Amino acid sequence: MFNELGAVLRQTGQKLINEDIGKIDKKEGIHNYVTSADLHIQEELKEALADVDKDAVFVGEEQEHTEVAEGRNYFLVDPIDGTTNFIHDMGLSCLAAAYCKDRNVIAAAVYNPYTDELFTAEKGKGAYLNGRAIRVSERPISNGLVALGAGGGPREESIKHVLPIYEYCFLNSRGIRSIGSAELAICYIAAGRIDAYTEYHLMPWDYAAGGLILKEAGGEITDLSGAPLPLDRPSGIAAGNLLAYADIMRLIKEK
Ligand code: LIP
Repeated sequence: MFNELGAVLRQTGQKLINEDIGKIDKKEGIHNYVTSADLHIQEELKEALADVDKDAVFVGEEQEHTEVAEGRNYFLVDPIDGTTNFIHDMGLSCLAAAYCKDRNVIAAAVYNPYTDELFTAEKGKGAYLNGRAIRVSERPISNGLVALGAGGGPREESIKHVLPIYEYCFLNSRGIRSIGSAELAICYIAAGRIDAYTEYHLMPWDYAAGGLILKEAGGEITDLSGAPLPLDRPSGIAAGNLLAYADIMRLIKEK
């Protein structure tokens, strides 16, 4: 399944490179945008994923949100994760799709068309970058790179969450990065590039696909209390290789 999912994302993602931003509209919240490209890519993905599983429900970020009936398989899709990066031509955006069964992610793909990097995973079968197995690092925060995000949801709450962690990591890690795409940040931990990541408020399509990829690469990802991430409502996230995840959870509890 993850090969088919990956093929759809790669094929559709190549179109994103030449896509005009088009119209930029504001969504609910502060600096939360949707472009004509998000809508177009979502339509393309909807059509292409129907060939992967014609019975699965399509749940996309940029559509009216559909309740998925118990027992139905579904695709949870972010057509462009990192829309603000896309608007600013950063080359740091991706397409993300999670295939869900019994309300669990069982296959996932995340594709950055600007670097032609395709991250994939299937439950119990490992995680891959362009077909090669990937694994998290073994660096604790003291020796690692930490991604921090504060872009989504209520900004005052987000900044309260992130500032004490920023201060600690600024003084006690190799450095801090803000990737601007939650799915890519999570996949970068899976590939052993960075070591931990937290953000106060994300939507399920921002982390569902990356979450499976990270777990299959030997990492951990949960909500801010250490509980499994929900697929039906917003959540904060904490993610890392096993050492850095323990560090970031300690920082979240102590702040
Ligand atoms: C974005 C995330 C980003 C986060 C924003 C937003 P979008 O997703 O991936 O990292 O900080 O809150 O949710 O809206 O570009 O798909």
